[in-house]
Amino acid sequence: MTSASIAVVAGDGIGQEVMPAAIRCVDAVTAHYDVSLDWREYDWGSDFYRRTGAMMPVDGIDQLSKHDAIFLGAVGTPDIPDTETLWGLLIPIRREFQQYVNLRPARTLPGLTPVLRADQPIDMVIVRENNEGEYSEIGGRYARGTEAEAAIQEAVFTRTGITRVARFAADLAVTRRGSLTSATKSNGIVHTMPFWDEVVAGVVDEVAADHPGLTLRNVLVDALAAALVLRPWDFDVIVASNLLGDILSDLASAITGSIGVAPSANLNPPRRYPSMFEPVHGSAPDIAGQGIANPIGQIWSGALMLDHLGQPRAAAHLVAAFEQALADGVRTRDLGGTAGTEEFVTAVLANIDS
Ligand code: GGG
Repeated sequence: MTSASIAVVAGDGIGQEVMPAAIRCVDAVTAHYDVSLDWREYDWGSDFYRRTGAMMPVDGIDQLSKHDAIFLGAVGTPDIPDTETLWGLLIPIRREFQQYVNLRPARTLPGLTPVLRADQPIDMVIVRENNEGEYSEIGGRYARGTEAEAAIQEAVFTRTGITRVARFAADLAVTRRGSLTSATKSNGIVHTMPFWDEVVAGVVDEVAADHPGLTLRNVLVDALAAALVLRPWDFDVIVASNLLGDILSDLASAITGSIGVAPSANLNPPRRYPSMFEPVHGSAPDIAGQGIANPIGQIWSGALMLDHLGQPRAAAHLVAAFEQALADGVRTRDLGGTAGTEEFVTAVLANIDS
C-alpha cells in the first residue's frame, strides 16, 4: 500500500467548490488502487487574511514541508490586492520549495471543439519558469501622486534558473514529439531575453547530442501568440519565462475550450521539497458560490499529483473518467453545457466505478 500525506489549501472563491469536488474524485479512484491519501486541510487564503492580516501563518511553509504534496485551489479576491494574496501564499510556496517548473498541459478533450480552429487535435505542454524572471520584487514606486511618479521593476534571469527549466523542457520534448519551442522577445528586451535564448540553445545542444531528433525553434512571443491561435497543433513543448509562460498557458487552454479545464503542476525536480498541484484558473469571484464552476482543472491537477506520487494507472483512470463525462455531453457552462459542478462530479464518479 502506498500512502501519501497531502496538504490541501482550497483558498478563495471557486477554490472552495472545485477542491472538495476533486478530492471526492481522487478518493474514488484511489479506492481502486493500492494507494491511500491522507488529506490535511489548511484554511489559508483571503478569509484567513481578514482574520489575521496574513494569508498563512508565519510557519506556514514549515507546516507544508511535512507533506508529500500540496493540492491548491485558487487564490485572490477583489477586495484585497493581489500583492497581498498571491505574494502572501502562492508565490512564496513556489519559491520556498524551489518549484521552478510550472507544467501546464493543454490538449483537445473528447467532445470539445477548440474555440478557433477544429482542424486537428491540440496536444502541447507549456513549461513555465516558475521562480524568477519578470516575477521579481526588485523595484519600487517613486514620487507617488506627483507628476514625476515612476515605477521600476527589475526582471531577474539567472544561468542556473534558465538552465534547469530548459533542461526539464528539452528532456520532456524528447519523450514526446521532439519539438521544443522557446518563447522569446529578444528584439525588444535587449538584456534578459538574448541571455534566455543563449542559455536555452546551449542546453538544447547538449540534450540533442544524445537525442538528434530534438529540434528547437525560438519564436518571438507576439508571433507565437498568433501562431497558437492559427496553428496550435504545430506545438509540442513550449518553454517560456514566468510571465510569458503564464500568458501563453492561459491562451493555450482557452483555445482548447476553456481555461476551466487547465491543470498545472509546480514541480521541484529532483524532489527535495513537496510539489504543488493547482488549476491554472484563479478564484473567479464572478461565479463563486453558484455551484457552476468547472471542476476539471482541479480534477486533472489531482491526476497530475497521482502521477507524481508514482500512481500513473490511477492518474490515467481519473483522466479517462472526466473525459468520458465530456464525451457523454456532460459539460459546465464555460464549455457551452448546463451542468453544475455537482452534476459533473456525479458523472465522473459513476465513470470511475463503471
Ligand atoms: N489556481 C491558482 C490561482 O489562483 N492562480 C491565480 C493567479 O493569478 N496566479 C498567478 C500566477 O500563476 O502567476
